[in-house]
Amino acid sequence: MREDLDIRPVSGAIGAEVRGIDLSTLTDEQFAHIHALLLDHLVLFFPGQESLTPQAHVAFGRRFGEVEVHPLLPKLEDHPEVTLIESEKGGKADEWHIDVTFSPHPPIASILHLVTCPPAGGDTMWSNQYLAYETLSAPFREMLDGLTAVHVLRRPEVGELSAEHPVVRVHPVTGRRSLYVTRMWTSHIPQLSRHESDAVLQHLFEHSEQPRFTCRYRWDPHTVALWDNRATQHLAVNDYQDHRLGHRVTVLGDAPTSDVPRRPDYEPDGDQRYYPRRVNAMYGY
Ligand SMILES: O=C(O)CCC(=O)C(=O)O
Repeated sequence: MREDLDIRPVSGAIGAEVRGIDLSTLTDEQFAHIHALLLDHLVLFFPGQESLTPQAHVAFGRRFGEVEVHPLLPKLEDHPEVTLIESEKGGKADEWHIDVTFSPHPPIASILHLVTCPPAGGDTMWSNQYLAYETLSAPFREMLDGLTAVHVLRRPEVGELSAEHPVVRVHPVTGRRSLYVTRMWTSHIPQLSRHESDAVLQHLFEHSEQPRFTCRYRWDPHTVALWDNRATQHLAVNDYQDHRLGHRVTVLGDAPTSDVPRRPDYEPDGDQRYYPRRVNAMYGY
């Protein structure tokens, strides 16, 4: 029931903690309420979800859509849809990122159940990419609205995976525009010269990661975070040595869209073209 939920924003920009709900026994009405809260707050935290088994976790994800089997990261035995985010096995995603933007259909949402966390440290930060877009100047927004960016993952196991998406995407449910480039995966803007692309992306990365757009969440074991991957970025703070383990279920999405004319066929001439692509980080998030 709506009136049983205790909802507390965790910062002025993004995120709310939700108490009084058991994610393993959700009714349709409760799910609809959570979905509406997610669109408003972009990341929700649900403490005290000890009863969320891997099956219940996957079932919660399936309420939003088809769930992903991640191309790279380790999985829970018997539950390939549950990705393991484990500190000792490369699971320290300490660079700002949007999940899996190197795919043509990046996830719409991720659900992270923190099973074990260090006694101190290991917080996660999220940044509101609607605000990042809306706080740019109008002429700069107008230029970005017409551009695309290439997102690349290079790993020996999979070779190169890449996708091209609008620099500014329109959220399919809210209709709001958000900045959609990310330090971990975005390689270049093909319509700009190499120097322009590097300078614009560097500015956008720094702009979108500003503390004023973010929240920072201190975990307790069995807290679950649910975020909208279409309008946020996140980063796991790497300031701890102890064991940290999370189970993540990720919900697949559509191709990001933009409602303004793009310039897919325009490329700078010859030497002005972007070459070579920036080599990005090693993670598969
Ligand atoms: O470990 C965390 O807190 C965040 C993990 C992460 O970046 C991800 O699941 O994409």
